[in-house]
Formats: sequence, structure tokens, C-alpha cells
Amino acid sequence: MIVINLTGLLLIAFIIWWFWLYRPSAGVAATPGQIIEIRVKDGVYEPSLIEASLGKGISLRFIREDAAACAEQVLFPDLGIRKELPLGKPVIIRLVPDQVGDFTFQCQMGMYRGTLRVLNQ
Ligand SMILES: [Cu+2]
Repeated sequence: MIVINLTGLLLIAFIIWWFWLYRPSAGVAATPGQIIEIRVKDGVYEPSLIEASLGKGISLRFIREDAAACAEQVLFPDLGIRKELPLGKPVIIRLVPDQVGDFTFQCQMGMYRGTLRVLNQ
């Protein structure tokens, strides 16, 4: 009984940490022509904040290292992008940001979450 309660407590602690306390690492600024590598691993995109410049094309190279089905797609819902991510096989997404703002990229269920920040610079 005690073991079960402890497991439950740990699970609750983990959920609280995951959704409210965890803060992703600092962002990466994209320079034109550069390919930014994004690792899909352990429930997070690394890096999870990408800064891009308005009107300047960027290339994002997703490398999925998480075998969980959760990670098998990456979506940019606001930009109408949806790509399959085969395990261990890099997938490059090229885009030219034409709007300033924060755009989410995520897995199908939104467990993996990242932000593409487009700045007018
Ligand atoms: Cu998911």
C-alpha cells in the first residue's frame, strides 16, 4: 500500500514538474543559410526555442531519437506544416517566415512543444 502511494506521489510530482516547473533551455538564433538541428528526445525538443528573422529562410533539421509513437510527427499548426519523423533519420523543414510572432511546433498530442519566434530584424 505504501509503495503504491509513493508511486502515486512521485507521479504527481513529475506531472507538476513537467507542466508547470520545467522551463526549456535558452533559444537559438537562426542565421540565413544555417541548418539548425533539433533533437527530439526525452519529451523535449532541444533546442525548443528558435529565433528567426522575418522574410529570411531557415532550415530546421529534426532528428528523432525517441522511439515513442508520440514523437513520430512534428506539426507547425499555424503554418500548416506536418511532417513524419522516422526514427534516427533527419528530416529537414525549410520555411520562410512571413509573419512576426511566436509559432508553436509540437507533436500530435502537444507533449513535445517548441516555439519558432519570428522577429522583425
Ligand atoms: Cu506526442
